[in-house]
Amino acid sequence: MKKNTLLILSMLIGHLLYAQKKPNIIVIVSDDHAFQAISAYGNKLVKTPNIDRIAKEGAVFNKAYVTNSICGPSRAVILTGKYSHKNGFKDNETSKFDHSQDNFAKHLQAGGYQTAWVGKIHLSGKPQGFDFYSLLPEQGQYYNPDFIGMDGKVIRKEGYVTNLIEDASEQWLDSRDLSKPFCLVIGHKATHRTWLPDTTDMGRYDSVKFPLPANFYDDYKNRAAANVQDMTIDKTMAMGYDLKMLSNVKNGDGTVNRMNVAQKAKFDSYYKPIEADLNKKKLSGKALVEWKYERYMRDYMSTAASLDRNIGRTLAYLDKHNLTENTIVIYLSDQGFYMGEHGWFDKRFMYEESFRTPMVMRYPSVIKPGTKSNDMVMNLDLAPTILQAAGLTVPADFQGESMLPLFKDKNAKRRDAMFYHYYENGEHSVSPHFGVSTKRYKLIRFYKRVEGWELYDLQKDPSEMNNIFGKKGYEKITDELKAKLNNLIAQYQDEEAKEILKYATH
Ligand code: SGN
Ligand code: CA
Repeated sequence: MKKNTLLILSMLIGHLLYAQKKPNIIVIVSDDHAFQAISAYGNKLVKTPNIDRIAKEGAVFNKAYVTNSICGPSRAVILTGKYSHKNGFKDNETSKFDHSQDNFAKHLQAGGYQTAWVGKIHLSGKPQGFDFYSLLPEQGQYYNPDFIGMDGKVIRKEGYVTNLIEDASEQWLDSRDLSKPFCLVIGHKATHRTWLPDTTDMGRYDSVKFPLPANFYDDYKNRAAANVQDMTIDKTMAMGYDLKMLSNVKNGDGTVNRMNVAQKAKFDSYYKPIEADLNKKKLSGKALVEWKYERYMRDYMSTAASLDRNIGRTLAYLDKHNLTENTIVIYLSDQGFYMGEHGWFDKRFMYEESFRTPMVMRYPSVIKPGTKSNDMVMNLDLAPTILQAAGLTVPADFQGESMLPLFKDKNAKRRDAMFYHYYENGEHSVSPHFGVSTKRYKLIRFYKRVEGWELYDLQKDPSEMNNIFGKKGYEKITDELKAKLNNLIAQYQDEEAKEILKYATH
């Protein structure tokens, strides 16, 4: 009897200890990786088995969005759990991130976690809240990239960036204090422009013919901001810089110039015959644009192959070290990207392809394998999700909502509309704008470069080709959306948007 009681007691204590064991957290943030380029999101022409594995063993978010579709600002939102106007980092071109402000890593550290960020962060200065970091300066380079360490020293590492970031991540995991839970952010450069694949992946998609999106030849009718952008595959995408047809590019290209002899030889042996063939064809007009599109897709998907493979290495590391059960893995991009929709590459717009981001999450004790979520979640929600998972208090001024209740209660109350605000008014000429989106409708206010409203019915017009603002029959929904927009602006305290709306009469 006594023996049995002891046994039961020790089992109970063991169970309690296990239940209280804080989960480890790995957040993998890629750059410009479109959901349209992921097999878990339905693309049958590409293979992303490791991102798919996270989705299969956890959840895929079909309605994950960002608050400001651009690199540094998105990472600032992920870190702080606050909109750009609150964390101060509104755009890549003029903002400076204040690292002394609150962020989720500082709370984890104080709560007994070991924390690290490896790879791209795109917020210059010294990150705070991390026990370790090794970062790409700014955009970083694909080949033989520089890394900045905590001592501020820059070292150049030989190899391909996506592999090197995974190597450094695993080195940190190997050297960590095993008695503490950890949180590691792996920030990838891939699949950012100029979509330069690892030498082993060059040509990986050459047998695939990617079909043109139905709205590739968009005429931008009734959409003034779409009409003035500078991000078309036709006009903006460069034959040399972007598509690596380098014979006529003086002094070569910055990224390619970093390659060592063996890498450059492989690069030349792949791209030079393509250029020779192109020169023979003498393409022009539609034939040339479509050739550019095809090259873009092949380079982009080949660059993503290394990204997915290295995500697989992270998962294999967790398996090998018996960490899979108690580690949350979240994969997302800093925003979405255009894969030829509207004739574009790049992002920035509140239209679906760039507003939305791929996001998958595995958390074995909480998320049922194969979960498909259609709830509207945002990059803003990551910080509160992470803190809640770690059993820590979410500060009242964090503006996101933890995603964990979604997995525990189907009827958990969730936002019914999302607020978006994009500020940058430079490269690619996308007009600043903000707006509100529900699952069915989207209302956007453009300002500065272009003034005006746009309204879309996402059910009838998922490609957002038909701006119905001001059209008969939409008065009621427009009023409702304007009210929602005003409410969200008040809730998130976006004074600038509030001010703009005062004068937004047409
Ligand atoms: C660079 C790119 C742009 C891209 C921005 C922002 N030009 O400036 O095409 O939109 O980054 O991207 S490049 O010539 O330098 O490649 S972000 O991912 O950092 O937001
Ligand atoms: Ca980006």
